[in-house]
Amino acid sequence: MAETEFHQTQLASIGAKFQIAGTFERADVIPSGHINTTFAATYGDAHGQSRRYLMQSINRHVFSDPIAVMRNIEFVTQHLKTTFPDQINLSLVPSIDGAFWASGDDQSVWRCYDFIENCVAHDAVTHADQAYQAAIGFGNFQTQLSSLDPNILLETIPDFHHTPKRLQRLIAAAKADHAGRRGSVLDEINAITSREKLAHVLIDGMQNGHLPLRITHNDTKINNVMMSAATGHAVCVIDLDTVMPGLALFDFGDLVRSAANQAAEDERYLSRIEFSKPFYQAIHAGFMESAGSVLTEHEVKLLPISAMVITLEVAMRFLTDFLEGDVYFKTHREGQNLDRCRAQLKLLESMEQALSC
Ligand code: GN1
Ligand code: MG
Repeated sequence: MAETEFHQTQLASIGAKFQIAGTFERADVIPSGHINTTFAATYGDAHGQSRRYLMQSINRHVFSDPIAVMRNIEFVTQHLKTTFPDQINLSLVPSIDGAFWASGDDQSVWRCYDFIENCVAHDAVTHADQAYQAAIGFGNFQTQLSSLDPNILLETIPDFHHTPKRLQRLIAAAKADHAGRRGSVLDEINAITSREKLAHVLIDGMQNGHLPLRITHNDTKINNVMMSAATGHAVCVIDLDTVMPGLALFDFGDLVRSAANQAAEDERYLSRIEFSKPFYQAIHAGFMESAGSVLTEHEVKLLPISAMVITLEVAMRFLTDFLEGDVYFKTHREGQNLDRCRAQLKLLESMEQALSC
């Protein structure tokens, strides 16, 4: 069976497990994201009207307990829906059993959302205003969850932003050298290990109680916020897989990594990668405007360095995966994880020059 035909059959059968009115018409792959497999499924009703749903198969290799992931998402989406009913919120479609997920024949775990129409997600930023809007979106998300006890949520990937442990994992992967690639990345390993001190800044602040634990998104890439196609304004934060207890600085840092630079995350021409101070200032302004009222003085002080820590951490993760044989992040070409790592390191250097004072 051709792949597209297989997808139509598979998605029609998954869709039947959710409380969706109408008849399945077709499913289209949405190729973004490095972890899950995502489709837009279109259903038609008797009046000739179509409605779309977002269906995702949760990556079981990355999320060992997908039901815990869904419990976190259910909690957060319900809170946003009931507390902020006038905004557009991510909304889960219940399964026919009344849960918020359904399993496929192959033990896959699926969820279904109402599709957020008339919006776009940018993979890279072209104007400072997009960076500003993304910061408004993630900052509002942070503020709207700030009254909740973070311990309500489960830690679905332990030590997700524990940068020193990520560094130890990289060193172990280099030592084991399963894919036989260590010899080709000595410069990158050295660039990362020489920044060990930087890796400790956020986690030390969390462990010594100087930085408060909050409910955070933890994956605040620019393409995880939907913007209105008409106005460009931030509409809704998506991809809540990693919503967990964390630091506001994880979210600010990862947004700067992905939005204060116009190049792609895997850009091979390193001369095209440059940290943009104006985009950074737009992100800072947007985050302060939307989350400044809940941030502590110490958090605000560490905003610039958080961008460097998270960029270093993501460089480590891409390099670890390259050394382990590309088993975690989806790749579409040979060496893509190494290209991603090199791009992060170039961005980090450029950040260090612009932000260190
Ligand atoms: C992954 O799913 P996606 O593509 O939004 C990853 C993030 C990384 C990001 C790097 C669960 O996010 O942590 O920062 O790739 N998600 C997970 O692009 O590991
Ligand atoms: Mg994700």
